[in-house]
Amino acid sequence: MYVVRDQMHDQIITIERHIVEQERRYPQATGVFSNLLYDIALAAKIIAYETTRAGLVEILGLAGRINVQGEQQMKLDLFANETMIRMNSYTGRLAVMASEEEEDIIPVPEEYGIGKYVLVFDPLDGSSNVDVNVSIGTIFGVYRRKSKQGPGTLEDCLQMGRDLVAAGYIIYGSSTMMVYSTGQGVHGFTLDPGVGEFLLSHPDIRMPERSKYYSVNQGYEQYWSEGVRRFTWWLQGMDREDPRKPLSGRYSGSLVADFHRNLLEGGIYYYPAEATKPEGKLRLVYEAIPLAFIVEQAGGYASDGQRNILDIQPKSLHQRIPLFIGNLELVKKAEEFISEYDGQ
Ligand code: AHM
Ligand code: MG
Repeated sequence: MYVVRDQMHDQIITIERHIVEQERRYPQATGVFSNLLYDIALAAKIIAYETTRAGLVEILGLAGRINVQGEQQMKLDLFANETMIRMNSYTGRLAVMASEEEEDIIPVPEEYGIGKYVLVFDPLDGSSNVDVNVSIGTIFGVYRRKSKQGPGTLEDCLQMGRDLVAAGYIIYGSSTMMVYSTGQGVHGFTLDPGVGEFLLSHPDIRMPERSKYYSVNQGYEQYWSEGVRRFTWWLQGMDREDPRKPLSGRYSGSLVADFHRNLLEGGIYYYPAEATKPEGKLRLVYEAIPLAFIVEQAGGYASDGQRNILDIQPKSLHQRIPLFIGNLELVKKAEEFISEYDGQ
């Protein structure tokens, strides 16, 4: 495992230490926000522990109920959802939460105190991959509450990406990693399962300028617009006016895994609007906005094909949106094709 050491003192940097050091830059900080990030990291460790045992316990299989998106929900989704809620409900740090797996906002019990932050999350993204041992993830975003007092409200959860104070994801893959940003760059930590700590392994992640991959579900090409189809040909080097070296295709069916690969290696992930899904598939609040924040911090860009995702005001909790995310040049190119061929 590659662990970054502080050369002067030869120290290993844990996520706790990193969060505290980031907080020191704000003399007025009270520590509440740092503790909220620890709470999320702890929830991530618990989910990681269960996901890596998924083949061993009877947790596999369908839980037999349908989630609010109308999709079958797997047991591990429920476990991840409940873990995120339980680890964050009683801390007094949050005013309200919202989860991709819950129809309504999740209030925090008032007797434990109402805090000033808001947490939105997709507890287990890519869960169709659980049974086949492909990487899955958790995505989260943190806002300051907008409402002045009392329990947090729906409006607190429907904020624009520009208002995020932190966002991140956890990927449960060949190792577990937590990647987060508080608006001061993007930092990645690898979980050492032996000591149970996230250790800084990828400081200050920047997207490479040269891209290697494109990630899209090409099986749905027949449902794409002309612009999206032509953009894909361009990525494949088949545009006669602008022939280029083709990118390699990589698509796992796990947004977090595909996003993470492209963040480190350079590339673009897209889930466009389709004839059968004109709104796209991904959720603005839980998936598109937090990852848009991360990608921008790493020098990339996220768009719905026309607009910066971070400038879109969510209207409802489970709103879907087309998503193009990754290398700045590639996402801008997607916007150009869409504007030229789809008349948007
Ligand atoms: P989920 O949150 O229900 O897991 O859905 C989101 C997932 C993404 O991780 C992934 O990129 C996409 O849906 C895959 O969808 P499809 O199978 O249509 O390609
Ligand atoms: Mg998801």
